[in-house]
Amino acid sequence: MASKKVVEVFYDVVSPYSWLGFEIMCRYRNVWNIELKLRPAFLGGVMQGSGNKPPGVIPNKFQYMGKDLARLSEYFDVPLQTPADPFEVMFNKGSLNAMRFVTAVQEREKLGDNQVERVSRELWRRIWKEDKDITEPSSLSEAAMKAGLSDGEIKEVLELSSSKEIKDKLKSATKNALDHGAFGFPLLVCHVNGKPEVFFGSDRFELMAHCIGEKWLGPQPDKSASKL
Ligand code: GSH
Repeated sequence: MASKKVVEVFYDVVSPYSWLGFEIMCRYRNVWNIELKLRPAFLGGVMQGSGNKPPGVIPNKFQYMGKDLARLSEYFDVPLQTPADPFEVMFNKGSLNAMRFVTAVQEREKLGDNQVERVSRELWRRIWKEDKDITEPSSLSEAAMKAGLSDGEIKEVLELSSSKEIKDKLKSATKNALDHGAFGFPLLVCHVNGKPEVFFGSDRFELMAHCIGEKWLGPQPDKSASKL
């Protein structure tokens, strides 16, 4: 069998399109011959570093996004629900603490990306399904508890997440995304024959599959594979 291609997914839990991209890649991790690398990063830093503006600040795009996300939620089978005040959630409260927390989980975790995956999902579920806070330590703890971390682990991760080491690690992941040309998330970087092929968004999977020599089987590959 050919060696696995590495696919990195840069994401931030403030970004609903990142949730879709993240879930699809988690579903395809064992369908395609790939090694998936989860790359938690900070979308605010990508916006600032690239000089871009979030699509939500343009009124017509904001309106469109609401409809688009409702349709995508059904199509991808990801339980996305726009919070009552998306502006407050995305732009005032933001995700810096949450992404530092996820980065600390990744730093602490020794065996694979399992905890990072579960903690990230729980944070998305809070903000993009339950309309709950993700900025307070108690909110982060609750998400981590649901993801299966012990009280001791949560305490350790909370402490670690305010350290310089973790702040720098998140900055460096964000810079890494910017170095790949990021202007938004999700950003998927496929390493093909030693060369990075970069895709923006959760709507480029067909093209990405073509590029890495795999087949796109729709948003639920297990279901469609069982129908073959
Ligand atoms: N068409 C993309 C998709 O379907 O995934 C849109 C993704 C998207 O809008 N991502 C937001 C972003 O960073 C964050 S949730 N946008 C930057 C831009 O559109 O320039």
